[in-house]
Amino acid sequence: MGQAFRKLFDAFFGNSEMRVVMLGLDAAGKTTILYKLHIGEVLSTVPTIGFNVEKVQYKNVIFTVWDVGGQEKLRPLWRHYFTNTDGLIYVVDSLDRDRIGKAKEEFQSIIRDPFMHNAVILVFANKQDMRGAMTPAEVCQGLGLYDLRNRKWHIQGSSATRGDGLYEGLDWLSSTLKEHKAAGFSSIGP
Ligand SMILES: Nc1nc2c(ncn2[C@@H]2O[C@H](COP(=O)(O)OP(=O)(O)O)[C@@H](O)[C@H]2O)c(=O)[nH]1
Ligand SMILES: [Mg+2]
Repeated sequence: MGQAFRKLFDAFFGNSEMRVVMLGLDAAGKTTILYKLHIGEVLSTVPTIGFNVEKVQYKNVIFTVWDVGGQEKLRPLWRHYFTNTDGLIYVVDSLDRDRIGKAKEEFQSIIRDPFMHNAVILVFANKQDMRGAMTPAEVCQGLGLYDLRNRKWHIQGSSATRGDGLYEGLDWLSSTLKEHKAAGFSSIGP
């Protein structure tokens, strides 16, 4: 699978630098996805600012990952990581019906951040291998994705543990980012 991702990234992301941020509530499956990509060494740091940040770089594509939720006072510090974000990957635990409201709240506040205004949005409705999981359509509804205006977004059902859907989601992301960049969108914040 790593080979497939490397090919995909070579073909689409090309030589331009891309910054992709992957967020979601804890236990959504972000770390599992990051390792499943097998595109490079995952560097994990717990900076003094108090939240765990994972990072993997493949050529010019940098993925940065951390948990959102339950750390309101840290939110202003995220800006540092949001700057120049081209793509947002938001991962949802589709089994966690109790926290879909919380997932929505965090999602809506992230995408409204001025630094995120030009980011294209890929949502993984993860854990689709589990019985009782919300469908991608239900997750879409739950996050309020249908109401988004003037944003490029896509939802993809996935199973990070099996590796299902990850390639399809990233395929959409990379080709959309390519078009987006070609159309002259700048990822520089205000
Ligand atoms: N069944 C199932 N379990 C998953 C899936 N993705 C992640 N998990 C499990 O969910 C737990 C949390 O995953 P993790 O990647 O650590 O979540 P993170 O907090 O978002 O980084 C772990 O026990 C994973 O094995 C999935 O697609 N299906
Ligand atoms: Mg994690």
